[in-house]
Amino acid sequence: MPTSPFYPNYINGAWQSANPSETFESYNPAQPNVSIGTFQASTAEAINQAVLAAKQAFPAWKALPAPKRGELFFKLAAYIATKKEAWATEMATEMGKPYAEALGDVQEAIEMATFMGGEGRRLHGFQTPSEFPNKWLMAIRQPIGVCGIITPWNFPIAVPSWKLFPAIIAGNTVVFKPAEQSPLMGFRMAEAFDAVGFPAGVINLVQGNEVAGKAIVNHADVGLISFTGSTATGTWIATRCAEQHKLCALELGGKNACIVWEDANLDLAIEGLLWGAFGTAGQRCTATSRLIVHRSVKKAVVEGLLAKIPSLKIGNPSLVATQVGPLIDTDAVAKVQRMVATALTQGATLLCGGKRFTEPPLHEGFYFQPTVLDDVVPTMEIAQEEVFGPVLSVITVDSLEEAVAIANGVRYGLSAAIYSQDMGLAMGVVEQLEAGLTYINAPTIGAETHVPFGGVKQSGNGHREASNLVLDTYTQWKTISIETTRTLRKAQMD
Ligand code: UN1
Repeated sequence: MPTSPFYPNYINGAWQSANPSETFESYNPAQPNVSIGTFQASTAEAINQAVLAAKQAFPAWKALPAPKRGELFFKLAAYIATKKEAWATEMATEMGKPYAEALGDVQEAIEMATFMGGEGRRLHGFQTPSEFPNKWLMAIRQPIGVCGIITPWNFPIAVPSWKLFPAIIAGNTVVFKPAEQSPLMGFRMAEAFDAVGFPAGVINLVQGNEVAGKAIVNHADVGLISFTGSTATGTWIATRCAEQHKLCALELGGKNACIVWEDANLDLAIEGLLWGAFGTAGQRCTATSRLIVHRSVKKAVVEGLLAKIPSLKIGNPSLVATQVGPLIDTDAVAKVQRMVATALTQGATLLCGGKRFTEPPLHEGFYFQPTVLDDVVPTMEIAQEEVFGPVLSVITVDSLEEAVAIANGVRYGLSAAIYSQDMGLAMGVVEQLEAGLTYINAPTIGAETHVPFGGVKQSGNGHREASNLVLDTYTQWKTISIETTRTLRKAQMD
């Protein structure tokens, strides 16, 4: 019998009563015997109810003028600001992100709510001259209808805010399924919408695993799926959406490289590598997982990293000073362990880490040692596939051409960085990098909400989140032609 509190689904503005035969629990990855809460494992029936509520709420929500919708977002931003510390505390215990980082995760949602509130007054279309006098041509944005929003656990407030807020400001209604590893954060998000008075049915929260996710993707009344997660799941979603002629926006994996050039400020590069590779215990799609370093500075960079890693504060994510928390679950530990083992059999050299912590006090949680692998070559699995853990692979190069070719020689293209004091050289490299996000003299993580976020190649399907361009995902253009002359005039012919 679950002993932790039950947090219900939220459908059509009402908190649903529990169906006790279909529940699951969320656990603290730092203390896996501690349950955070009990949640509904939503079935296809619950998804049907949520989609119906969203469908019925859509016409009135679409009809509410966007500046009025925006006013609710300013209230939402203010509400979330009052919850910042409380949510960060819960986030640290539910998914293991250190408290200081968790504050940043919530801050991202506050910024996104303010930003999208403003977009309520700027859902611009455009007007353009016609071929004919006294004919008017314009194009306006229209919402899609019901959007299915499926989000990951690693940014359990920020990433939902990147999807829910633009979808809803644009006039869509949503069915929101947070990851089953961070359902409490999803519950808090729905609670915020409820508290500030969004109308019933505009946002519907359904908890659960892939049963719920698949039911959303397969539902005929859902017009768009927005998903952040693994490339494998993204492939399945894209295929199903194609079969149903459903729109889909995907943010998927990364194999992000940081190039450290011979003229780099090495102290700055080392600091950036530590944060990029080991922040969030490497569990970011933007995490730095490859260090591509010029041979002349390799020894200095690697020695600098190895000197600093022992002083990283690894431990209880709820403590303000903690810098690295646990991985999310046993599967994550097993995957990282297996990928490190494979790298070693393929010829990589272990410089530090490589194992789960087995000594008290970290032995209980899913803590993995910050790991640096040397002698990595681009053909190894560790140089090609996403680890989603605190593992940095070192690849040594002699020329810029080689560095760029290796950086680009993976199926992913999310984030990339270069450290060099020569801005011309750095810009030349950035121009060639196959990545949606690029950084000069900064790590591969840390995107801001008002610039486009997303990747090329298999890191996504071409959509961008954040910035005002995110509205392209959640709206469709409608062209309006107005003939004012009471005559038939034929375009391309008269
Ligand atoms: C993710 O890793 O899933 O740029 C998103 C960053 C964060 C978002 C990462 N603002 O690292």
